[in-house]
Amino acid sequence: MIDSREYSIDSNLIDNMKHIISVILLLSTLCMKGETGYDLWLRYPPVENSRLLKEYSSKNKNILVLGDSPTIRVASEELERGLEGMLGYKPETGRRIGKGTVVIGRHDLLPSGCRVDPEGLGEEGFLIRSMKIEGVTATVITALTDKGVLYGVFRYLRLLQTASPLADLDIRDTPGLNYRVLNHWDNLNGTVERGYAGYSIWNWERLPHYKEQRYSDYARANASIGINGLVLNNVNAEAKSLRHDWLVKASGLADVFRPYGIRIYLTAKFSAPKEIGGLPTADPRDERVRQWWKDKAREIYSIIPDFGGFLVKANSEGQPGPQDYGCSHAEGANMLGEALAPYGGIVFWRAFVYQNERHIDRVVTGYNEFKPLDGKFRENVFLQPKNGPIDFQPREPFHPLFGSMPDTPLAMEVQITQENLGHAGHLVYLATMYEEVLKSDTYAGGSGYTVGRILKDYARSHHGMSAIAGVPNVGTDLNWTGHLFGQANWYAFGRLAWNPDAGAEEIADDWIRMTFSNASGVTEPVKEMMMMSREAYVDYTMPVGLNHIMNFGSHNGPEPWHHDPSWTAYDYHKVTADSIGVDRTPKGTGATLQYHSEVGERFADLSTCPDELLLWFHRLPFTYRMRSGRTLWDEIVTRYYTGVEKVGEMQDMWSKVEGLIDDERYRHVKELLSFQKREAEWWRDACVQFFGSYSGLPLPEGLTPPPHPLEYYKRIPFPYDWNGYYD
Ligand code: GCW
Repeated sequence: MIDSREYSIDSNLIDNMKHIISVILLLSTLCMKGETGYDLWLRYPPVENSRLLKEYSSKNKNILVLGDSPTIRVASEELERGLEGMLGYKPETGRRIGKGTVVIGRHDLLPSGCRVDPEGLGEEGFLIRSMKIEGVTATVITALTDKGVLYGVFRYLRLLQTASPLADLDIRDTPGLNYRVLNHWDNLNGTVERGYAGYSIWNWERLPHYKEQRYSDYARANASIGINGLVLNNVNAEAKSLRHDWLVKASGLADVFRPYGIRIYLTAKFSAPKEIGGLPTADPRDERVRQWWKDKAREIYSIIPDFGGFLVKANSEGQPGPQDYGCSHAEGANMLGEALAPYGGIVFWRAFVYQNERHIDRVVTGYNEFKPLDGKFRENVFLQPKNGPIDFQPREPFHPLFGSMPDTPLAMEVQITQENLGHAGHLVYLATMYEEVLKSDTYAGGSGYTVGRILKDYARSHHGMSAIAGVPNVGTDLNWTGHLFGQANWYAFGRLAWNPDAGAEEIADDWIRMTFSNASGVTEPVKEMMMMSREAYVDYTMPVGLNHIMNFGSHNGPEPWHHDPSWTAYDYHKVTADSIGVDRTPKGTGATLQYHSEVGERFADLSTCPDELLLWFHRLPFTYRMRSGRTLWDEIVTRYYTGVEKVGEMQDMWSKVEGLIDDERYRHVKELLSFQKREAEWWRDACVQFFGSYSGLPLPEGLTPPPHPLEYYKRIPFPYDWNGYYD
């Protein structure tokens, strides 16, 4: 029999304990300070694991800083800031090496007894090594240059941020690509083309004199992931950015970024000699025009001595260019290259060219334009195609120029801003997309010639000219990127630029640890959510190789019915009552012929073309039988539905971190995920109704039909767009 007194005592005890536990949980949640996200992945919160804290404290007692350049100063400040935040004390800055000293400085300044082999580190590589020096164990972070030291410091801090051991360190790292550049699409009036996180972070009114704190924080964040160049303004350029007064303003930013190893670049509007130079022409064959650019380059370098160079969009979407004068892209690019050459400047000439009139297949235009120009560019000119041949769609095959231009160094341009991937409202981890293109095999020299390898190899064949560019997603929003997870895309871009062979998953893991927590209760669900997010987006918007069916202006929301005299969504999906997709095989537009045969034939052959790109390369009847056994129609519809379901799964995964991270960031993401779910349903329902109005086929069994007729979806207004593309 149960003694009732004992029972009641036990139950009180349990109640009391429950109470105590809930108070502890509440207190710990309250202690978890709300965060805005401004600190990005450089938060440096206290190390909670006592074993690690002990280890880290014993290895970071004091710092020995060698050298005294602005770069070394920012490196040592960062180290102090990071260690103080994570270890709870400010390590002393000493003059000697003792037990637990961290030595930072250039290789040639290291004390004797501290010999390392710097061979092959180049301009930007670094070494981090645990060493016995004068009988004590210290950690040495060194490089051939101060910039290398700075990168080494950030890498060292990352070890602590990600709860990695510090014993027996022996890390040697160099970047895979030499030019790792962000291409801001910021307009001089403060708006940002295709930016969704507020306005431009450049405050031109107050430049050059007033330098906002935000600039140095931006520099720190970029240096921490190895970014070494920033193009300040939009490729849809304004000539005035090259006017003297604007150059002086830009020099204020160059001063902020210089210590962080970041050069600044500007876009160059091809018509500038006319618009601001008073010349009657911008013809590259005209001696006055050539001289104008040379004089302009001299002027720029007198104001910004380490100016990086120009980024140019020419003869594309209405921008002026050399073709206005009957000259080729190479002639235009070379004129600018010649002007910059005496100062070591670089030209990034974009290969994103198509005019606004309709043509047979936009996919083939870039290759057709530039392939014949291979080898015709000056040695300081990069040609810069986008990752795919259309325009930053959720999924594209790699651009056929990669692997086809052995004699012209190519820089690949990707978007970090989510122009066609849900703007700043959808959680889409883009690193899986970057990885997909970098690891695509071009077969340029047989198997294994991936896009990443092609990009890297230019450094050897073209005196160090290897590059990647990303169109950033930052703006004046307090958390920089609008959606907190937009930060992951910026971070991942930098990491892949540094090492194009890195994996999206390991990068996500680091980012989560640095941004949220090292607890596996956080890292595991968040990583899973990130890794599935891009495929979910593809599924609920443009599955099975569909593309460019988003709203015509804002590029957000479904508009597969769009009809316009210049461009229509029909050009991209070509839906009719019985078929859908574009035939880009040799029987169609021939786009597959632009790839090396191993690749092109795989795409052209239905039995080998990946499902993910099926309707990109093929036009097929809705009754076509897929590998899954479903008909094409059923496959399309099923993907739309599973895409939405995946967002539901992402919501579940995110709910697991409630209470394990601060409430402020938790709620921000939770609310955006609900928003994303609603938009995913909108996409699904609108597209299923639209394509169904052609196919006339029923939904696969078990799926609930969209609640409204097609007309209802056609009337839904598209969301307000910052850029004024839709309001
Ligand atoms: O995708 C298009 C965008 C334009 C952009 C252009 C480009 C800068 O819609 O906004 O203009 O690409 O990359 O040049």
